[in-house]
Amino acid sequence: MTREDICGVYLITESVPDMLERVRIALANGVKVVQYRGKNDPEAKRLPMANRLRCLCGEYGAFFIVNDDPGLALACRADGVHLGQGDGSVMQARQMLGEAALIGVSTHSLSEAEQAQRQGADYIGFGCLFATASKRDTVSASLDELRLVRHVVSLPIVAIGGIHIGNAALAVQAGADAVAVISAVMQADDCKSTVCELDRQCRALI
Ligand code: 3NM
Repeated sequence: MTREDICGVYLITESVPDMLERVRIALANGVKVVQYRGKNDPEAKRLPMANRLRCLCGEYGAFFIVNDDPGLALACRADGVHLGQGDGSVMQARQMLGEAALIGVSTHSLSEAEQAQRQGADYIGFGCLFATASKRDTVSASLDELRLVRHVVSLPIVAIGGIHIGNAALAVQAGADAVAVISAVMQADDCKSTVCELDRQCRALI
């Protein structure tokens, strides 16, 4: 896998009871990147869960990324870490995790995207594109802004925020290389067909 493999469906976890099973189904149906976002997990459960997810991703040759926490990423030997705007610098994370680590940064505007690129991020998250119930205090971003970012930033762009099978194509048409989803997959009635349809839409357009 190379950095260019950050494309298609980028799955972010949520603490649902059958989360591991959903991740396995997603991996078996084309997901190439999984991010562990264990916001509500008790501290003692975070490393064991990260280890299980890392092994699962390894079975399918997918990238495993930890949200927000370079220390946890190091402890579970993740492929990388995803940083929010307030989660410390790309440089610090790189020093901790090494040159080969994949470091992603959440961005919500052209200037944040340009800054993340200057700071040496490997990819950017860009959103919040659509309404979401998965995160509070989001900063909205439009598809037009995404188009602008696509013209200026050469890094892989992972669109995020309220993406589902009804709007994923809009994000890809606007320049995203990948679509990040939580609820679309973590709460899907039919996890497999949702992943397949998202993957199909991404591949048809990228
Ligand atoms: N970050 P769903 S929006 C984790 O805008 C996250 O940076 C966002 O969840 C940002 O796919 C978001 O269920 C939630 O909408 C995405």
